[in-house]
Amino acid sequence: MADFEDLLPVIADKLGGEGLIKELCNGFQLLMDKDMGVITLESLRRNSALLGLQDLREDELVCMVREGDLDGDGVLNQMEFCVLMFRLSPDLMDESWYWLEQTLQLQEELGKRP
Ligand SMILES: [Ca+2]
Repeated sequence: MADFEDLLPVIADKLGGEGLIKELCNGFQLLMDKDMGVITLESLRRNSALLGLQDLREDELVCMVREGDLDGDGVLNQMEFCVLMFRLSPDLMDESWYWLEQTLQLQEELGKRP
């Protein structure tokens, strides 16, 4: 799984941390099988290029689904996908929490204004 670890910071750099969590959800939408509403190995293979992941090998895709599948049904739902993305990049998780906090604080401050 080591190959994935550098991936999210790259995406985060492109997006800015602020949009990252939203983008994770968007990423799920892009990668999922539209009919099933979950990410399957097939949908991952078909759609990974949309996220710039076209360089991932077949065994890496298989590994990704296997690692992320928490309930053992062989596919990734949205929660499993987000958990997987965060697990793959602990550093990013810290950063995302930072951004999340910043965003929440900002909203709070804006809310206080008359
Ligand atoms: Ca699952």
